[in-house]
Amino acid sequence: DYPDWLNVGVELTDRMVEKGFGDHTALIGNGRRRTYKELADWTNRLARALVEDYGVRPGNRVLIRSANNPAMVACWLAATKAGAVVVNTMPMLRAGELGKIVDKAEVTLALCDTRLMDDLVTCAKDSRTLETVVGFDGTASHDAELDRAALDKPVRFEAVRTGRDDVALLGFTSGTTGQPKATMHFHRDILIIADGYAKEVLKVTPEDIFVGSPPLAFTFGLGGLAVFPLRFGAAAALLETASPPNLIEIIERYRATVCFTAPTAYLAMLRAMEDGADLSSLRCAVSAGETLPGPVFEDWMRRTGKPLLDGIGATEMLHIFISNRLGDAKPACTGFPVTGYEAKIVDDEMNEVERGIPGRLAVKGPTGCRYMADPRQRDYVQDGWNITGDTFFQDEDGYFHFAARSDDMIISSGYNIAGPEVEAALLKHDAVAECAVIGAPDPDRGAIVEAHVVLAEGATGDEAMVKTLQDFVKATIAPYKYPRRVVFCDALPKTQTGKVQRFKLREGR
Ligand code: 3SK
Repeated sequence: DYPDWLNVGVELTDRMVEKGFGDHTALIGNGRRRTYKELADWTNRLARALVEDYGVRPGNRVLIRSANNPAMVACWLAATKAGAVVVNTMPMLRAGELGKIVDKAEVTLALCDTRLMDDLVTCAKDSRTLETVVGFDGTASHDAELDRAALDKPVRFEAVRTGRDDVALLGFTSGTTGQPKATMHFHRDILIIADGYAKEVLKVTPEDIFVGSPPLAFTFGLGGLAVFPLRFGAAAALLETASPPNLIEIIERYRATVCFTAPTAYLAMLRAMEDGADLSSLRCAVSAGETLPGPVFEDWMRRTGKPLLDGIGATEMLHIFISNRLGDAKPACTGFPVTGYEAKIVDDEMNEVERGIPGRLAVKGPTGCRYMADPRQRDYVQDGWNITGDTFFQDEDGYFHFAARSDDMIISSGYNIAGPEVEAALLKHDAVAECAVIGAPDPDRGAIVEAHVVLAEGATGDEAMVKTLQDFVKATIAPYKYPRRVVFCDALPKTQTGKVQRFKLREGR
């Protein structure tokens, strides 16, 4: 039930002031706290500068390039108020990758943290559309071109009357296969993820303080570190240093109540956690981006006693659509659909499979999936169902369980082996810091299980270790699933959002 005219930038700032949150802290970062009133004023000044000085018109595509900091959120909200369609990008992207996004989205204006200008300026030189790159100060000393343009503007701004179904955000995803797609999200979608997942599952209150590591340019981070807190009058600490193992100290320092990060970060936090660590402020921790291995969930629960909610989301659907619930979270289980979403497990002909049988996860919901000008829409969306590329099964009680990315199911001598199950077994061994399991072609078995292992400090990658790990897996799960080959490596290939690119391991063989 959203009004026809809806601007999400206004809803998350001025509307919150109207609702009485003006004096509440909205954003923490760069050594200071900003209230909702200050954020509303800041974004109104910026929006004025965008319209009056940089000629932004409704529907213009505006790219933002920054690490997580309050200025990035302010730029996003300001551009949204000005009616632009925003493309948030990761600070790690290089000119070539930015160029693909700029071309696809037909970006005309880019707002960039001055510390990250080089690659964007290089990309602009080759672009047909990108006319202007404006710097802002990500350290919020307000000493860059955009900050100066905004400084003397009046704090009132008549935001563009966007429709609730106007596109507000283009979320880019390369998935784990490396082929970028742009997904379109409406103004209302951005409120739906808050009024659905954040309200129903996380039960956010104005007292909450959010911290976490996912980039704001990844919709997991945008939801968890901007939309969810701002929708409910809560606060977000946006710190460029927020990565594991710093997250423990950050939770302690800010008395954070909600933490958003990925499973590997929870594992790293557990490994770094000292006995006196004080996580008492934490109400819940959210894990997404990859499946949460059962042992990490169990270890977290044992050591912290704080709920750790695994969820599956997608840029295509904007945020998490299946999740565990507070008081109802189990190891190696993703829970059930968030209100407003339907999910089912289907075979190749889109027939629903029986409970317990693994199949393709299909999801339907109000926030997607809409690819922009992409023929792959036909492959990934059938009868309104988004085929996620994940293999799941539903247990007797209807809970959803992740088996593997569909590409990561290994068929070896006729056995179906889910790579992530073998990974979870390996991770229980103290010598294993990180691992990824793939199927490697084999003349006798069709495929064999091959584990790529990053060892923990002090462990040695020799033949004895291979045998130790193989025996360990055989003793932990059904022996036929053990990795017949173990490859030791220094690091695993990952996407900018931290997902392991198993396809690269397969290609590199
Ligand atoms: O891609 C994901 O894994 C994801 C998870 C949670 C929320 C949003 C996204 C994009």
